[in-house]
Amino acid sequence: MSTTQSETVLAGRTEIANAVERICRTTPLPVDLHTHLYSARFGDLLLWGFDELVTYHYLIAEVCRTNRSVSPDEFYAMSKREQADHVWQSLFIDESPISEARRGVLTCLQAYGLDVESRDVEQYREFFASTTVEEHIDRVFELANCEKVVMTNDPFDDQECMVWLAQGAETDERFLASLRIDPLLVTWHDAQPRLAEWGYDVSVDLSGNTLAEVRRFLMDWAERIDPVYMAASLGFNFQYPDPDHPSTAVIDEAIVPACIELGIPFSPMLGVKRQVNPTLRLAGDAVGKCDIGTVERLCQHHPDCDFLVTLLSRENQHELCVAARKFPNLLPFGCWWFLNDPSIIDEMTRERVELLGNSFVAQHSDCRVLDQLVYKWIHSRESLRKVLTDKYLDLAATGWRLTAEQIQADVRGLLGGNFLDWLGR
Ligand code: RAT
Ligand code: ZN
Repeated sequence: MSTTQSETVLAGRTEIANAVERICRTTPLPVDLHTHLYSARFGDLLLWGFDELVTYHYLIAEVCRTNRSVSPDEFYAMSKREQADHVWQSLFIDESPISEARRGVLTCLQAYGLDVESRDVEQYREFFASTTVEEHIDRVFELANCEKVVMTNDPFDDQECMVWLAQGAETDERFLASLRIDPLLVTWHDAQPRLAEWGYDVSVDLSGNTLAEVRRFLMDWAERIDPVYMAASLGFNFQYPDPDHPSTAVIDEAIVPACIELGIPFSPMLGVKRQVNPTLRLAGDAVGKCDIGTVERLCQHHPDCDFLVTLLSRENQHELCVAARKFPNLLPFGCWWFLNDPSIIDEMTRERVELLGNSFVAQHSDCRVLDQLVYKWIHSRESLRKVLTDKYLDLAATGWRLTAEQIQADVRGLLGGNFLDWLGR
């Protein structure tokens, strides 16, 4: 039923459900808030292709428990291609690829029009070998219906630094930068000598000019890369404030003032339990429940700074929603890492809609491999569809008039538009 030319009123359960489905599937993703992707100019820092897809660290954790005949050390000693063959055989052929990370690989192959039924790995490899990285970036962004992604840019990574120093700001508009600064907060003892080596007047005990100099370091990098936020992944036991730890002064006197001056949020990502099994390397981190008081106190002590927060533990999600109700400078985002599974996305998204309405960002992909942008968003859009269908049907049952245009605006916000609006971009 159409009322005006610009408004499509939806009536009846089927019409509403169909409209929500179409809107969730077709609304362009304004921005994927957190990825580990890079633009083409970063060369081999951008991972893509079949072998990278099946050796994703989520799958390495699965293969090491499914096929115990190969130890983690033996696995890591293999070439990338051997690792991929081993994962494919163990996780896709020897048993059904029913886990979320495995299903994701198949969703990608299917989206590329490859024959999933054939299980023909060489055909899959040929597909990637016959394309260029530039073509493939275009293809992936189109299939994911994605406009922009935020990279994770680490000034402490020498390979990445060389690109920024030699080539300056990013020129591919699809790739936004974020300034990732874990070492300043987690391993200050290691970060301090590096800052000193780069010409900043910093001492390990934070005396003298140190905090002003850390701030200068942040401002220099912000000028270089134009980040949309600063971020750090912090342990489940991270505390703020913690007078005995350098991180509190670094946040209060360097990170927060720099973010305020730049007009960008700070994004603490809390809940990692690092290296519970070091033999698994990148796949060896786990999860712990963090103290929500840390998030509350950050927001309370710094009302002029915006905080973009994702927490890794399922047990923290409800209290994060409650905290966001208290602090307008807190924007929850995404279902991070071990939470990026349909059953948990469903639960978290319902909880967030019920407590926060539309004022959060439902998902980010955390892609490490370009191709994952395709599957993670196909799967997440479907999860969002299920939740929103129920929510809009409940709304319609009150007699509220629903329009396709309003639902589309809501979905755009939940897919990342809320962050851009928050930033004023
Ligand atoms: O999700 C992941 O791939 C993790 O390994 C981490 O990258 C995490 O998301 C992070 O950004 O630290
Ligand atoms: Zn990440």
